[in-house]
Amino acid sequence: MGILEEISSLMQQGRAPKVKELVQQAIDEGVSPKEILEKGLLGAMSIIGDKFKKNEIFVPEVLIAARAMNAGVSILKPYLVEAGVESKGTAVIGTVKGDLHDIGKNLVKMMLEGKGLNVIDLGVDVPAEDFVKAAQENNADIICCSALLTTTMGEMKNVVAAAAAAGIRDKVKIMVGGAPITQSFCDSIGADCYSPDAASAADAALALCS
Ligand code: B1M
Repeated sequence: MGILEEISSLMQQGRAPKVKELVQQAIDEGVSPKEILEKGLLGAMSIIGDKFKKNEIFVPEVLIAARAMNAGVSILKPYLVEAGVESKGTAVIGTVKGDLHDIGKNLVKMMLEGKGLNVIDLGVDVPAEDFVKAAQENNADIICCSALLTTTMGEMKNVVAAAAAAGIRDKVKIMVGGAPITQSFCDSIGADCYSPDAASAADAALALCS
């Protein structure tokens, strides 16, 4: 097995320290940072995403694999910047105002990062204006809003309105998700995209960026 296949396999098993070690070894052996990212780490995250979508693995396995990916990325980051590997787009993500649930939002964030997007995480309980401000400051392609409570899902409409009021509605796509969110809710508030799970959210975000 080549070193890239080994990195991918270890990442899928969630073995963070080993992933870190092998990523460094690959760099020392002269493998390009872009190849390590795309064939090793992102390839593994794509397999994880597919398995998660098919219910072959569940939240804990995804979180563990994502932690291993982050460990690998932490070694790669300075080399990637040096090599000029461009991010595939920028997303601002957060759980809407009044809502403190962040497990799903964190999964979506990890999947987006796994697709090569630059993600600005605003955390939980994020007011509509903060989503818009962060999108403006970071020239974001997408605003990603998560909500788990029926009482907070209405906040997403405020995000759409705040983006329009700030004059950036034609420049930024708005993606919504979370357990109570549906396609018809997305349509009713004028958001651009609804995704039912983290893996589809990452696919949709990449499509929206390109
Ligand atoms: Co809360 N909670 N909770 N809770 N909690 C729910 C959501 C609830 C359904 C439980 C229930 O009553 N059966 C219920 C909501 C009912 C409703 O609104 N109709 C509820 C309630 C009522 C509350 C409190 C009000 C309870 C109280 O205090 N009385 C309170 C509210 C606090 C607040 O937010 N202001 C509260 C608090 C909490 C905890 C803090 C204890 C904890 C959150 C911990 C944390 O997140 N750090 C918690 C938890 C864990 C849950 C349950 C059990 C699990 C939620 C979860 O993390 N699921 C939940 C019941 C349930 O769902 N079975 C419940 C796993 C996660 C991976 O799924 O977030 O859906 P999910 O994300 C998925 C998709 O939805 C999607 O991708 C993810 C992965 O595939 N997705 C997106 C998510 N965001 C997306 C964004 C996208 C695209 C896809 O694009 C941008």
